[in-house]
Amino acid sequence: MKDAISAVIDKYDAQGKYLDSTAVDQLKAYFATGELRVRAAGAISANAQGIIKEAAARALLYSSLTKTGGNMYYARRFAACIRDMEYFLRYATFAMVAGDTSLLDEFVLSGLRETYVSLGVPIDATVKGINALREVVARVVGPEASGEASKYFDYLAKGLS
Ligand code: CYC
Repeated sequence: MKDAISAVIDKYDAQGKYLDSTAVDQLKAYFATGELRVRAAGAISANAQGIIKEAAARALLYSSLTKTGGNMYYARRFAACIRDMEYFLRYATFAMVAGDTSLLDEFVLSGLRETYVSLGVPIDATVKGINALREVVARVVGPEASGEASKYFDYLAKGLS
């Protein structure tokens, strides 16, 4: 797992180079948004249950998914789906704090698409769920931080598609 700092250092170390202006700009951007990202992570954590509930209601409930034969039917699958939404929210928040997407590849996306396909979990509906999380989170963290937070939900959605 990398964060914005170790990503820059690893890259320059591998090339045996000192930090140049590109590296310095990347580090500056990380520190400049630091407080914003940490505050946003606090707001997400404090509202996590409400965020999951609202995103699920917007994107997943009252659809064919929750009816007989749907992939969220019945309690076991419903619970697995809500748990997956929690994973997406929690890991997107971690990645936002780290300022780097590598932990999403490592802990969430690796093998996930294959697992979903083999279990018949619909990818398009999952992407809708992730997009709904992004929208609800944007409101919870406010307009200033929403761009920072959105990146990581977009990365998850793209990685699954
Ligand atoms: C299942 N979701 C799973 C499984 C994994 C994950 C590994 C198979 C094993 C299990 O049932 O627990 C996901 N596990 C993860 C992730 C991590 C992990 C992301 C990283 C931390 O360790 N079904 C829908 C909705 C969607 C959904 C669209 C919710 C958004 O219709 C999810 N995931 C879903 C369901 C299952 C599942 C229903 C159970 C499928 C089954 O067993 O038939």
